[in-house]
Amino acid sequence: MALERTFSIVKPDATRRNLTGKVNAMLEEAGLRIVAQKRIVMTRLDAETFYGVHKERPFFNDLVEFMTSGPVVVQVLEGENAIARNREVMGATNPAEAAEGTIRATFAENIEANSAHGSDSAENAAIEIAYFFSGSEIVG
Ligand code: RTP
Ligand code: MG
Repeated sequence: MALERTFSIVKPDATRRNLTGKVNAMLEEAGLRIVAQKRIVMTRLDAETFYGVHKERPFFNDLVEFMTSGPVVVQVLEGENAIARNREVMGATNPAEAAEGTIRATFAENIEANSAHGSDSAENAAIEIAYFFSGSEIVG
C-alpha cells in the first residue's frame, strides 16, 4: 500500500492546555508518523485563507478568532491511508458525537475548540502542506 501524507493542526485550545504531546501520542499510536512539525501563531489572513471554504458560514468569524487566539502546532503526518486514518483518530467535529478514544472525544472543549484539524482529501492535503511547509522541512 502506498504511503500518504496529510496535514494536521493541534489547535489553540490544546496547546493552551499543554496537550500537544498527548495528541501526538494518539497520532503515533494510530500509525501516523510526524514527518514535519512547527509551532506558529496563525495570522488572520492565514486562518481566513485556511478556512476559506467556510467563509459564508455563521461560525466563520468566531472560527478565525479562535484559530488566531494562541499558538498552534502545524504538522505533516505520513502513513498508510494517512488522510482517512487521521480523520478517524480525530473523531467527529462535535466532540459530543465523537467516538470514544478519539482525540476530540478525549480533549475537545466544544464543537469549535475541538483540539485538532485534519485534511479532508488528498487535494486539500497537498494544498495545506504546501501553504505551511517547504519541501526541505519534511523529513519522511
Ligand atoms: P477541520 O476542518 O478543522 O479538520 O474540522 P472538520 O473538517 O471536522 O469540520 P469543518 O466542518 O471543516 O469545520 C471546521 C472547524 O470549524 C469549527 N466549527 N465550529 N460553531 C460551529 O458550529 C462550528 N462548526 C465547525 C470547528 O473548529 C471545526 O473543526
Ligand atoms: Mg474541515
